[in-house]
Amino acid sequence: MTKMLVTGGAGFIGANFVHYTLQNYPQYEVTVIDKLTYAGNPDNLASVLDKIEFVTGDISDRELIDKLVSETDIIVHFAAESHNDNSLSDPWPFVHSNLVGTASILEAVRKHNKRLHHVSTDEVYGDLELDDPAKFTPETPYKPSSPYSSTKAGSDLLVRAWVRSFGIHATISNCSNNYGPYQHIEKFIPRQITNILSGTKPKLYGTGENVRDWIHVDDHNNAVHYIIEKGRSGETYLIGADGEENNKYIIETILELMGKDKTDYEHVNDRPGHDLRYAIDATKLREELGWVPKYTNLREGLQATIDWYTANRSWWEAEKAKVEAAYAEKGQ
Ligand code: NAD
Ligand code: TDX
Repeated sequence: MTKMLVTGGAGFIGANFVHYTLQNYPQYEVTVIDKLTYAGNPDNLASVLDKIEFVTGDISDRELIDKLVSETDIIVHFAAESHNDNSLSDPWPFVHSNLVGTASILEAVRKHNKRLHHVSTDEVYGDLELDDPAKFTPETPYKPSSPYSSTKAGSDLLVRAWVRSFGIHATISNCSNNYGPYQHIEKFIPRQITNILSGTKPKLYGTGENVRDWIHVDDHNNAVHYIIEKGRSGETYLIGADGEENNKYIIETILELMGKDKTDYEHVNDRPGHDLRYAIDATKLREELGWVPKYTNLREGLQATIDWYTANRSWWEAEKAKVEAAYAEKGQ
């Protein structure tokens, strides 16, 4: 058995990763460390708690991380503050978890000579014009826009520096926007689905022309496994499934799939510094590692996600009023 430490495993992508790993990669013995911030929910792992070890803790706790890293073979690092809007209200948790937390993991990885995979975002590259024929590649210069994306960019640079200066064995992935089960209802797609399920209107920032490159969370996690198994040390791989759509289209499609009038949504205040478009060129991942996405029909993926939030009201309902009150204060 190979021992795997998953940071942030009680969050959206990390929890899906733990489930996906237990189902498809039985050679791993999984330990999760998660601080259980507002975004971490132990219920996300309730069905597998007897199959994993769960540690509640902060990745910036160097003593704890040193111990956990010394006991594992590979670290898959998801833990981060992840929401752009929150980073505009209070950047400090982002500096703490994304920068200090990642440095703490890197030092333990260096000391104990372990394998690291660092999970990052396409937002480190800034944004593209709507008509730009180029997409993000591993060679695109970093130009992050928000406190969230700049702390993620900083964490990537820390990993690169530890590879170059200390020769640690690490890979990095930068993925586009994920959707699927267990995503916090502060995020775009689950917010709109749960608005409709609660009898309120979906909320579109600005004009809705902003484009995101959507990927199902299982495709992201499958790609992470390809990189763990076949990726070259020190390399960066971009993960994306050619799922570009603008926000207006996504809201209209969710309304249509839920049997509502496609125009029944509200325009709200735009996000300050709102990135216009993200788009991933995943050629390196596809050609070098042979990865292909399984979820290529966004409407079907959205329908499955709508079905999950409809069937799991108890998972999100208690949080809904609080999340919406915070948005309402900002006119969003
Ligand atoms: P999330 O906010 O749903 O989950 C983050 C998890 O990390 C939570 O369980 C939280 O409790 C935990 N955490 C936060 N700070 C911690 C700390 N200091 N110590 C220990 N645990 C801590 O985020 P997500 O959407 O699942 O994103 C996971 C990772 O994937 C992040 O690194 C994010 O940057 C990256 N990513 C996300 C997307 C996306 O579309 N959501 C796309 C590309 C990359
Ligand atoms: O209510 C909303 N209305 C709206 O129009 C919300 C919450 C968002 N939006 C817009 C803003 C973005 O253009 O929808 C788009 C997606 O918004 P988010 O879900 O907040 O995602 P984004 O800011 O694109 O970042 C996401 O993808 C990259 C994740 O949150 C990051 O963790 C990841 O790195």
